This record gives sequence, C-alpha cells and structure tokens, in this order.
Amino acid sequence: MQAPRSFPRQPLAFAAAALCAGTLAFAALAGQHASQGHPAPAAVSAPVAAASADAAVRRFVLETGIVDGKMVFVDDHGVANPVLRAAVGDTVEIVLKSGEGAQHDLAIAELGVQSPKFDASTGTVTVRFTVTQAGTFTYYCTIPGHRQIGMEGTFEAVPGKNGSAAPTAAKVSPLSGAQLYTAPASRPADAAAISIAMDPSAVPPPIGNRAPQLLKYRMETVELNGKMDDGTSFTYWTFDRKVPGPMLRARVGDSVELTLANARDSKMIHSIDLHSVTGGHGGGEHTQVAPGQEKTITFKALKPGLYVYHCATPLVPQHIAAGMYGLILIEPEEGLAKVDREYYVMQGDMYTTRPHGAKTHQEADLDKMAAELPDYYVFNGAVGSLTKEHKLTAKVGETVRVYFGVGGPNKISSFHVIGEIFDKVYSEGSISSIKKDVQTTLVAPGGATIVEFKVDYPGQYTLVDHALSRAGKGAVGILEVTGEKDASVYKVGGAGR
Ligand SMILES: [Cu+2]
Repeated sequence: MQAPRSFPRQPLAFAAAALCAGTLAFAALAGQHASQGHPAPAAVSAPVAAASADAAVRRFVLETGIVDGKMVFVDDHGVANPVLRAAVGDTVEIVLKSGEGAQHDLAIAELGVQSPKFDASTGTVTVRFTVTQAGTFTYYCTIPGHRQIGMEGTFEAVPGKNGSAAPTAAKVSPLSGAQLYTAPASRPADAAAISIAMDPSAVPPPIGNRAPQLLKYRMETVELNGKMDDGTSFTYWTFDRKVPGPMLRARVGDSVELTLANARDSKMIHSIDLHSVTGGHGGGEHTQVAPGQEKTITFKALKPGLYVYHCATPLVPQHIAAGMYGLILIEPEEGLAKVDREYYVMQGDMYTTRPHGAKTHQEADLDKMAAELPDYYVFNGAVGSLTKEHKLTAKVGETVRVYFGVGGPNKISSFHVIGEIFDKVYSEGSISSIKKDVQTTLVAPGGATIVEFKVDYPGQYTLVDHALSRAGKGAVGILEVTGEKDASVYKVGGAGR
C-alpha cells in the first residue's frame, strides 16, 4: 500500500474556491479536467491508513461491478465497497469509472458530495471535496435501487492536526440527505410514447403431437417511454417492448435455448428468471446482461404448467414493477384440450411519483413500492390495454381459455370475469389438477392460472381483480361476446310468459 502523496497547492486552492462559491464543500469535474494542471497523483488504494499530520490529497479509485450478485464499488485491490479514510482538512478525490452501460454516481449526502453520473461511455469522472468535519459517513450511488442492492460504503473522516476543523473554512453547513434528495421534476407526458400493451391474442399456437425437441428463443430487454394511460407516459422496462413480454410455449421434455439480449441504449442491467427452470436461480444467476450484450442459457422443461418469468436484476421488484414479466407455458405430453380461443393476460401493480391519473410523465416511486402502495393496477401493462386498445372476443357457444398471470411485484389478484363462471381452473398454473365451477380464483405474485369457460350468452364481460378498488386504478379488461341470446340462460324480466 502506498502512502498518500500530498499536493497542497492546486487542489486546496481549487477546493477553497469551491467553498467560496457556496456552502458546498465539493466540486465535481470530469476526470479529464480534474487532472489538468497538476501531475498525475499517485494511486492510493482504499482503505487508506489514518491521515498524516498535514492536510493532504487522498485519492481513491472506484470502479463499479457486480460481486456475488450485488452491485458494488470496487477499489483497485478488488475490495468491494472499501472503507475510505481521510482527515479533516484533507482534499479527497474519488475517481469513478464503469465498464457498464448502466449509469451510476456517488454521493455522500451528509457532506454535500455529489459526483456527476458516469457509465462506460463517459469515461472516468472525479469528485473532489475538502473534508470539513470528522465523523463516519456513507457514500452510495443515488440511482434508484442501486444503494439498496449494494452500492454503499463508509467514508471515515478523522480529526486533523490538533483535532482542528478544516483549515480552509471555518464552518460549512452540510446538506442533509433530505435536502440533497430532490424528487424528479414534473415533466409532461411524452407525446411520442409508444404502446407497450401486449395483444392478448398473441398466444403461440398449440404444440400439437410431436416428440420433445430443442427450441430456440431470443428476447431483448428494452427501456422505453410507453403509454401508461391517456395523457400519461411511464419509463417502462420491457421484454421485447411489450408488457407482459412474449408468451413462450414448449412441451414437457423440450430443451429450450434462450438468449437474452439487452438493448445498447439501456441504462440498466437486466436478466431473466423463469419459474419453469430448475437450477441457476431459474436463469437469473447467469443472464445478468449489461447494455449492448447478450447471454444464453439452455434448460429442460421438466414439469408441465403455466409459469411466470421476470427480470431478476436488483432491485428485482423495481424491474418487475416497470414491466419485466411474462408467461411460459409448458404443455404436458398429451397437450391441452382444444379450445376455440386462447388469450394471454397479466396483472401488475405499479408505483409512480405522481398520483394515479396525473397527466404527466410518471417515474417509478421506490418508497411507495417498498410500502406496497400502488398507484396503478394494470392488465397487460397499461390502463386501457384490454378495454380500448385491445379486447378479448368470442362467439356464443365457443370455449375460451385465458392464460392469466400476476407479475406483481407485490399484489395478489382475485381474478374474476363479471357475468361468467369458470368451468375449469388450473389453480396455481398446475395442469395436473383441475378445479371445476369457480367464480373467483386467487393468483399469487409470481404465479399464474389457466381458466376455461364456454360462453353461453352475448354481451360485454368484464375481467377484473375482484379487489374492486383496483378496477378504478386500471385493472379492467373486456371480453366481447357476440351471438344469439338464449332466454333460458338469461332474460330481462320475470320468468312467466
Ligand atoms: Cu430488468
């Protein structure tokens, strides 16, 4: 470990100028500029020994990485989230770099320190500040979710010579964490927001009678501004630009080669965990894909059933709430009974910085998500997906099968179709056991069900979560049934004639 090297003149002068400019004891510059005008300082690894008697420049180099499935800052010795130490009066330089497309930053809220955002394309950035008070503080990444999944460490400031305060400033009042945090500014809905509503009729065809084989699927994770409601857009994270992602279909005994690509312009790492997969965290362990890259897994469909898949990158509920879920159906050997119509519907709960119905661009609200207080409940990703943009349709006498899943991340669905009775329910997505004649079926987050019914009478049937306050928050779909009225099934008025 090398001793810290002192550069008293330029950095301190610079820091003093920053202090004069305002109350913040920091200055953040692109690394390129920060290093101008003085020789390249020696790399001092972290953690660093206690401060020397004189004020010095403490330089730390941190790179972002993933260690044991957690996002962390790594120093040049490979230590994750190292303790950074300096003395009051020291100038601290933290050089930050990332090989990822995902954006990061570094803040020490109590000291008013905030770095610029950086990723692979920005090159290194440097945040520089003068230590003005002794204490133990926390450095962390402010990108939503990153601190929660590991990007935080300790910054220790020991008293300077004679226990003095900062030599360059009498007193600096640091910003509190609350002051540093600013809610995203309200911005208008994105007029160019595209529809992310998955067409409920986008169900792959039945497997039919064939031997097990190798299937190849490819999916792309895409972050985009999608239409959440009329006049409201949202920053969705998707599989193949739709919510839910594409429905996958295989038969028991098939091997599935699945390639997950992450779009080049993504800001986040993404992944996939399929509940039909045994081993490797359902694929989540080996599909953490950085922007612009792809990864492939191969798994065997061991058990029949209807299974949820979802992104498994921390903060996992954040990725799910942003739209990253879908269904994979593993048919039994003999396949499923033939029906006239098959539909694909998934429910999700969403958490936004502005209230439900706000005509604005909505961003994810992680506090509401942690408190499990959704602003929106949606079928197929957005308000109106299954009432305006798409509808389910059938004719009297036809049999309808709905593959219904809950992406969540948090809320159970009490799935019900108003004016209809499910002839058959494959509870919890288990094809091995069938329930008959069911009004409402519970579907867990990360769970699914298959319901089947024959439509006997024309009209508009409404798909709901029978926790009905949620219908007002978006969880509504319409099944339109056309055909002849049968008065023996239903009629208006008395029975006599
Ligand atoms: Cu993701």
